[in-house]
Amino acid sequence: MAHALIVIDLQNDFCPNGALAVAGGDDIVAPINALMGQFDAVILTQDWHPANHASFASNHTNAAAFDVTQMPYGPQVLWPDHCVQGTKGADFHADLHTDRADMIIRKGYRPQIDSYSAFFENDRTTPTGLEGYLRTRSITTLTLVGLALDYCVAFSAVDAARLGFDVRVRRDACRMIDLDGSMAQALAAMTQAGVRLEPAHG
Ligand code: VGL
Ligand code: ZN
Repeated sequence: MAHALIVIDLQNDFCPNGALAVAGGDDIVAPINALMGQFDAVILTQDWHPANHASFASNHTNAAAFDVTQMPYGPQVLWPDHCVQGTKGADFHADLHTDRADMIIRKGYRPQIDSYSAFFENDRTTPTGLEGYLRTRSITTLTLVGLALDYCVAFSAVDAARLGFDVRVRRDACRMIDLDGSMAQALAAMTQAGVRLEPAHG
């Protein structure tokens, strides 16, 4: 019975001055570093898109960033180009203690499908392989932190709970994008899936 810390997408493009900046994204780096020593395993996720990724508004005609489009797998927000493989924006925040990570899992590398969740791509069925990694290491409990609370953190938390993991989200160590009710929807989905939000009130 091991407990892992999963740090979601703490990358330059989601921090202030990044291509898809999340307000206060860099405020959580030091608190997350401080948490790492309390867990049996530390896992980092890395959003890792090719330049021709279908989630980028720039790859669609007559589309603007934050529009919603219909993909074969359902609705998809179109984002500004971000976390392009091999760019500075895709690197982890320079102060994040990446040396402490046992495992780094990349996602969103297939041109035609986005992957918010660390477990399944946005068709909700193509696995990333993280579940197998956790199970073979006897990890049963997960604490999630990182960016963004209303997208990649929430999708990862819901999928993990559905897979039967005991899932907690430290929302003081997360920051949100906050598009049109995205936070309310994410909180409802996490609560319904049985994710424990910590601190309970906040
Ligand atoms: C994310 C939008 C697009 C995230 C990633 O990490 O929450 N959001 N790609
Ligand atoms: Zn992305």
